[in-house]
Amino acid sequence: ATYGIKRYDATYESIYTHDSPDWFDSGKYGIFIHWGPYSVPAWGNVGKNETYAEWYWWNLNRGPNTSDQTYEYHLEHYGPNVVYDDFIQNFTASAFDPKEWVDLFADAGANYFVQVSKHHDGYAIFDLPANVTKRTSVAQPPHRNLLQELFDAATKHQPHLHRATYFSLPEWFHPDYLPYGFGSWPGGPATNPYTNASLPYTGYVPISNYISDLVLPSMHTLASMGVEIMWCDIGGPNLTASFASTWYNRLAASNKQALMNARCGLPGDFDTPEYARYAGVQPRKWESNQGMDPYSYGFNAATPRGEYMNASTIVRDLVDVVSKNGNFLLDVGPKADGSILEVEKEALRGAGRWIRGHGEAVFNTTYWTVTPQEGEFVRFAISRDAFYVHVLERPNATVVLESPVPWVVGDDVKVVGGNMSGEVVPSRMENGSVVLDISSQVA
Ligand code: FUL
Repeated sequence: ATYGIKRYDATYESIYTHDSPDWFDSGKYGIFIHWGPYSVPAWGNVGKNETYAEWYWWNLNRGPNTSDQTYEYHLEHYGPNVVYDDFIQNFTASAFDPKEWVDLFADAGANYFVQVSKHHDGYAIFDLPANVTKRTSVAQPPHRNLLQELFDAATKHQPHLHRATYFSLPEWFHPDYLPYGFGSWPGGPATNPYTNASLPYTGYVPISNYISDLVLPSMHTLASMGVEIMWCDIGGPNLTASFASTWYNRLAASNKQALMNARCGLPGDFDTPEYARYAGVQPRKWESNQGMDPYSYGFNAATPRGEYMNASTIVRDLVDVVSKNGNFLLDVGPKADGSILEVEKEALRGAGRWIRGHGEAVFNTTYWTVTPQEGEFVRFAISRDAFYVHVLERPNATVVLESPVPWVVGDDVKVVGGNMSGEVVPSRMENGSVVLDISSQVA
């Protein structure tokens, strides 16, 4: 008999029964990184019209339209002869310090990171065989295996900081993606949107089947680099059941486990809503992902720094999401040179001080089935031996819990974290509500 980790077949049904490793649900908090040639123009409109800056190339090719100004912006800043692939030359990574990145993620209190390994523009930041693609950061500037450098730097934080990659199955303008089409775009070679001239495409090599000759080998390459979450995007035609069974079984042989999101063309292990807030618990495991920018994952240089998330908004969102069975995947958009904005670093470190200091009430917890009746003011979490009350706004001398909470006369209530950690909070039942007397903590 085989004991230990389950084995899988290359079928939808088998992969559907996959068990996620515990670290994902207990780890709660990850850092997402969108960094590629789109970090060079770093633009996606401003204010309420903001679009994802990593969509620059797509938006540029839409031409003039009423909802998006990328076409006009590009013309004004670069002129009609600069095309998207020219940005590859300026994707320098000259200030990329992978050790600083992983130390920042650890300081932030994160337990994993998800690095974009290839976005819809098809530019991969890892090495792939020349017969798969030459549209990589190894074959093209800056001629470095950036993903490998980051993964190597992260080994110092193992096993706490799990390594994962985002991977877009489609590539907007890959000539061999044409049969599948990307959304409403016809796919295939795009032209210069100003001159209609066909473009000299950078790094695409002819392949006979996009899925078996490009997607599958890319996913296997990422797996061989030690990826622990295959965080796909878009789904569509895929060989994911074949990939996942091979990958999971190979890991199981050495007693390891990995997981996949719901965008690899199969239901996967967890859902991935973008910039999502829910009113209550989502029964299926989910992970809310969003940028620290109000509406972009890739760096948008036009966003005023004051619009970025700060330490408090990060903590609030994390606690809210965790209380509803979610994980929080918070995105940073580094500049083309690989530096991370001060405003992002500061917010991550500030939130990290709180998160690490109050980890007991966040990590290894699960949700309380009752939606708090106190509104935005209170969130709950439970662990094997405690019930946690997160008070998200500065309260008066008492906190009145109208929600049904598992408190009985004689139960101890204590402060978690901070310099009053362990202090007893007097508690009583009054008119059917639990009342916490926090006057000595707010004094
Ligand atoms: C989406 C992509 O189109 C966005 O650019 C971003 O990567 C987000 C996380 O997933 O589907």
